[in-house]
Amino acid sequence: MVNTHSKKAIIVVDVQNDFVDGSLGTARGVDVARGINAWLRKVVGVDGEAVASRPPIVGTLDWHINPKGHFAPEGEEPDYKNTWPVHCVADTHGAQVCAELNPELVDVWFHKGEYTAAYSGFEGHLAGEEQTLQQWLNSHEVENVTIVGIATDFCVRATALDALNAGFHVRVIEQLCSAVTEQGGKSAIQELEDAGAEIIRD
Ligand code: VGL
Repeated sequence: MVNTHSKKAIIVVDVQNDFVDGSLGTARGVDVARGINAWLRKVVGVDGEAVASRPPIVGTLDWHINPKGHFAPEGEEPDYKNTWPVHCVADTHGAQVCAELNPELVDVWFHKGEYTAAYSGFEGHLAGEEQTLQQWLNSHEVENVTIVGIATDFCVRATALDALNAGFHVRVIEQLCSAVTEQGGKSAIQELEDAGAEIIRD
């Protein structure tokens, strides 16, 4: 049984311009970014009203400097499974949090993928530091994570599977996730449910 007093955190995965309407834009990206923004505003208390107790909100950012074969070679078509168009290059517009999500709603950011493909937020570390997402969650005694973001079939999936493997209770809010392909998103949600994640479907 889930201990309702165990500590929660929210993980917001890769709500960045390139995944919303940039080089790797996803169909529901804008809606999902707006939906996450509205939900987080409620979690933190609208218009700065203090909320007595609320989960920490962590965000991950794909942050590529030279991720080698993760980007399709120039002149070649990406396969959209292992190779991708250039996206989320560190310190560019494409890597920034999209305008629909107020970045101040997020308490702490983790970067991933500087020199390699990194789908899972658990490959991330605090911007400019070595502390990993897992270390941060452990040091805040987090046991339950609720995961939302982009893309359902890649980074959300990988983050949720790593969270399950690390022993967290995992919830995924399907409507607040946007997929690269509709079918890929559906399969990922089913796979996560089969692996033990709780899927919030409405
Ligand atoms: C992602 C494809 C390539 C993601 C990252 O954030 O889901 N997808 N790199």
